[in-house]
Amino acid sequence: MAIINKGFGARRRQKDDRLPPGQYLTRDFPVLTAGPTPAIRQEQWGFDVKGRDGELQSWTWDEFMALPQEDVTVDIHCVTAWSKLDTTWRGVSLDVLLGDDVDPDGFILAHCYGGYTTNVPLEDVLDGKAWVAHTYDGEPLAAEHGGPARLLIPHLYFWKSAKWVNGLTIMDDDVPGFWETNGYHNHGDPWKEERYW
Ligand SMILES: Nc1nc2c(c(=O)[nH]1)N[C@H]1C(S)=C(S)[C@@H](COP(=O)(O)O)O[C@H]1N2
Ligand SMILES: [Mo]
Repeated sequence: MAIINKGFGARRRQKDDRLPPGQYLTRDFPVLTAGPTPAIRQEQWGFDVKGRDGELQSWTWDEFMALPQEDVTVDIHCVTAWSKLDTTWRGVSLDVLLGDDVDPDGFILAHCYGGYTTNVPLEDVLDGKAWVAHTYDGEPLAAEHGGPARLLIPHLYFWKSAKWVNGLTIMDDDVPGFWETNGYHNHGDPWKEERYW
């Protein structure tokens, strides 16, 4: 009995350590969208990276799926205070999409079908910190969660994980996105409670 209690205690402590301040755990996967859910078929889906020089690199769905794929298990944290542990995704690392030559001193603005945007410093999306994910929990990503594909930046609040993403613009200067111009924090680190500003 003592051993079991100790085990439960250890497990609970571990989970608490993974819960940023002011967050609660949920097993559900709430849907949070400002506006309607765009219906995008894989055949019409495309993804662009626009460089500082204005040069575009583009992938069709098939080209994107032929890129190196990664499976990741991460915790996600919404600014509305729910957190979900051990979510499993498959997608393409932003290291692959942005390329080895990108100067990390700058920012990206993510664009989406439907018009949503969000801005992130390049150093927050390089070195294995961000993906464009197309699979959640072993299944094609559901439309309400951003399918065919969404950004996944798990170490920042989940509004940075743009659903229905279709491109990134690399910039020297920061340009606030949709929620960042509507009161949300420009950076959004859940461990620092960078919720609103
Ligand atoms: N394109 C788009 N992406 C979006 C949003 C949105 O309204 N449009 N909402 C953001 C917010 S505020 C959150 S919390 C998460 C919610 O993702 P979910 O609906 O899969 O839980 O998506 C983010 N990405
Ligand atoms: Mo959110």
